[in-house]
Amino acid sequence: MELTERQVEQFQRDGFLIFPALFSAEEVERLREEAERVAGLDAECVFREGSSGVPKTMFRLHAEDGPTASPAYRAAAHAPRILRPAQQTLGTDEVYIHHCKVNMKAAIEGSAWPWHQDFGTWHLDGIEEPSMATFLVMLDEATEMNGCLYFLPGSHRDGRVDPYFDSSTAYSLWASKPETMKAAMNALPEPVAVKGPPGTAALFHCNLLHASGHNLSATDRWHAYFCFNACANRPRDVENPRPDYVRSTDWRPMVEGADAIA
Ligand SMILES: O=C(O)CCC(=O)C(=O)O
Repeated sequence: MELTERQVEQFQRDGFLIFPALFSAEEVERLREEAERVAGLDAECVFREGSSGVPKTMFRLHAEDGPTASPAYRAAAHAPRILRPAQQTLGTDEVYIHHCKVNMKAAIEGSAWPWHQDFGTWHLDGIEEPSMATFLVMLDEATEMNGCLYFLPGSHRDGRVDPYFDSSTAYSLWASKPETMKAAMNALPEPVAVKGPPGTAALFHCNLLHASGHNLSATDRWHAYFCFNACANRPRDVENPRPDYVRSTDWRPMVEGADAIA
């Protein structure tokens, strides 16, 4: 899939694009089955939350090997409808995946992700330039009630703002400070709720401010994420690098695959 010039401009202006029905019901079903399998594993890169230990986030599904590797996620990552727009928005054909994950916000128990920029953390991984973008694929209908994502349009244009380390959730992350958020929200258009049926996708810039709330509904909200970086922007060496499942060291340029998720 090739983005139009208008879509590329829209990405540069707003920091995101939404793609209704990018994946079919059958493809989503396959990705869901695989997510369910991986969620049952006892692996270092499967994180859980709540008193019942429901899965929160799990990594490395796109990998070639390892317990969480899934051919369906690998195919999705290399599918032209995902890879090509990522290449276009990063302005290069040589891209790789910094990490791939499924965030499984379980009914009632699945908790919030505070406002943050992904590049808040990725810069600390040793990555210099915000030449990074993420594809989100909805594996369930995402609603405001079940904790859909919110994007703050245009917020990526102000660049990375120093984050603070938020360890209040089951998966700690570098989040945006309240004063940063209040200033950005007062200056920019209203946040956009990223809602849609399963198979809806979104591509967003690594400096775009985004967040999601607690799942207050009786149904799960699962999202798959493929985070792309330009190969030329691979991380420099840092002290105590994060594990490979979040900070990939496979910097080989990806090669487009078939457009089928089997
Ligand atoms: O899945 C979500 O609700 C938010 C995920 C997110 O923002 C992240 O993993 O960086």
